[in-house]
Amino acid sequence: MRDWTLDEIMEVYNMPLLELVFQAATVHRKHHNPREVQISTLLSIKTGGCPEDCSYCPQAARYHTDIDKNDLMSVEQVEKAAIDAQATGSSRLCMGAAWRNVKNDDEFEHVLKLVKTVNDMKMEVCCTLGMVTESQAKRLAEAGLHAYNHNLDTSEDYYKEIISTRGYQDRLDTLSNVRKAKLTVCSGGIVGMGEAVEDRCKMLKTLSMLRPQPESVPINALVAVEGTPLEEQQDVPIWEMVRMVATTRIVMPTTTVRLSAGRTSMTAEGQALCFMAGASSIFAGDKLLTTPNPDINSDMELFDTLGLIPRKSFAKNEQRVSSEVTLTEAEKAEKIKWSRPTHKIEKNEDYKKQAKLKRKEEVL
Ligand code: SAM
Ligand code: DTB
Ligand code: SF4
Repeated sequence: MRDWTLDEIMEVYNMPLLELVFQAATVHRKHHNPREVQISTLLSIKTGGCPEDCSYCPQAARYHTDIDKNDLMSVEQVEKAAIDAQATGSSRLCMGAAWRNVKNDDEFEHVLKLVKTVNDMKMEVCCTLGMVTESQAKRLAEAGLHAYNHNLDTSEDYYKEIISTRGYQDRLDTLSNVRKAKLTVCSGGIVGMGEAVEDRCKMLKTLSMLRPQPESVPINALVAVEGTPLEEQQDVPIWEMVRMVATTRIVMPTTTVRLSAGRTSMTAEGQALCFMAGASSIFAGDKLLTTPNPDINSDMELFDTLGLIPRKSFAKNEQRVSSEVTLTEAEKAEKIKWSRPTHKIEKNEDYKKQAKLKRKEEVL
């Protein structure tokens, strides 16, 4: 595992685009089955009312966004969501809570029950609950948690522009606690918050210097939500997403690079380039935590068109060994099992329009 300097990462990021995609695709093929894409489903188990001030986040209590706030979900609600997620080919359920940090209280005991329930269903369980201590991370691991998501979001310098209620070191400490509990680490960031290319590369340097490197790195395109301080941000150009995915792939060759939020604004061709450049995971299902995501039918069509197949749960603990790219009989069967629900959802633009309307109505 080599140590990348910032200059080297910037050089990679700024390479002529097609050369960059080619190099990233070459690294990808060396370490991963390029036809396999891991599918995760997000579930917001506690929505809204968060005390933090993350400028991008519709769940921060201080911003006026149109989200349906919810208390912690019941075991039954989570079980049903996990069954639905499994039926659409997801190998992982990622449960998110709008918390600053985990507290040693009844709600945490309940989350441990939720983790156990999903783990018993033979799905990989991921949680993103804010900051955790080492002992809390260990309890989550004992309950059957597989991965913990906690994003660095951006560079240490730019982080201060985006969040004031906690520091970059707090984020790194949580990642270290997650590691000590022997959980797999999922940590990435957001592109399109007004940061410079240098900030993106600095974040990748910090992530790539972690030992071991994170098992998964989500690359989110900002979903600019009405009512948040970043509501006016333009969608990030797809070429920048491709560059970010490719650079992540090159500096962290074995990690699962997740093409995360923002796919409703991306074309099929744009996403195809991201897969070519080394993206090996997506969030599927018509909702992320609070914002829309492409519906499963269009994702299935995209997978069919591109010849991609969903990865099974616990397949190689996020790391792959073989570079065989032809479909095995088991993979063919798996592909057929991936069902196609029929409902579709509105795109993010509609969501934003609805939010605006509702806010206007409230003012009147
Ligand atoms: N409260 C926990 C925390 O902050 O770690 C967990 C939930 S938080 C919503 C998880 C991550 O979602 C954030 O770190 C951020 O990277 C991503 N996220 C939140 N809002 C987003 C948005 N509008 N666009 C893109 N990514 C977003
Ligand atoms: C991550 O990096 N992206 C996901 C997951 N980890 C938790 C969350 C995206 C949230 C997008 C905004 C929303 O739906 O609220
Ligand atoms: Fe809270 Fe997490 Fe949203 Fe920040 S990103 S406001 S911590 S829910």
